[in-house]
Amino acid sequence: VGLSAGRRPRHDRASCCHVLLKTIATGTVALAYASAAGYPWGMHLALPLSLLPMSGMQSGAGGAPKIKLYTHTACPFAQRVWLALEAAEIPFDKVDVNLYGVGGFDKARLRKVEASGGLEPKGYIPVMSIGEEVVRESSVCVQRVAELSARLAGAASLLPEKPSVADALVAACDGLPKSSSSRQLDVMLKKADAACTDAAFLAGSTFSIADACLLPFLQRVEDDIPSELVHLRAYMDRAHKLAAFSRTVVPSWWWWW
Ligand SMILES: N[C@@H](CCC(=O)N[C@@H](CS)C(=O)NCC(=O)O)C(=O)O
Repeated sequence: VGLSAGRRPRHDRASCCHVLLKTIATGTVALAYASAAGYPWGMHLALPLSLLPMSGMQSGAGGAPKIKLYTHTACPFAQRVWLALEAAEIPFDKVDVNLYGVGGFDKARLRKVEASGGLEPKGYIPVMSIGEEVVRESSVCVQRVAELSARLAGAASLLPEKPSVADALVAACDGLPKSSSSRQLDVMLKKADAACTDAAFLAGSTFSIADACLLPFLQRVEDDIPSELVHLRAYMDRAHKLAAFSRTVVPSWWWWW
């Protein structure tokens, strides 16, 4: 067997082991190496490696990591992650958190999950566990879903075609003041309108992290999107036709403040 890292094929046992360990530790799928060199033995190796769970991960069916989203359907931040998982078609379990009461899966239990992942417990949602790894902060969780979507067999990739456009939109959305109207919101709406002038989605021709992060916020101010932002209004009409998004739109929701 041989392995290729970048353009240089490796055949000796020590180099192969080094590449293999690096591949597993970083969660990179060996196919990347295999396709870079185009060697048939690389392709043989790609299958078993892509089925290997990342180090420390519990895996579910088909070698995919077991994912749990600690959430509340009304929360726009949690909706981002829910939407990302739906759009990426990655199987996951939802745990509804009793945020403002005691009993059931309440904040005390959420804090235990955070602590189990080595995080300082906060008791905020969303929190996502991927095997033993625990992640929080909605845009960080969405980014993590995107990384998984790019390497899990059968998942739809959420990596944006235009990463700088996606980063700017997500940063604008993360920076919104806790208010129903603001200069920052107006700027973000204009940016989103410009982004979908010549593209079906916010950062290219496919659904990406930008759509997952912005849609829950856009949905909440949809009726106030200025009529001159025709591209954004058309985008919202298209978005409501997406099964992944419509599954996450619930009758009663919270604002982001
Ligand atoms: N910056 C956080 C904000 C998350 C957030 O504000 N979550 C709210 C629910 S929408 C929460 O858990 N609040 C708990 C509380 O108010 O005690 C993120 O992006 O994940």
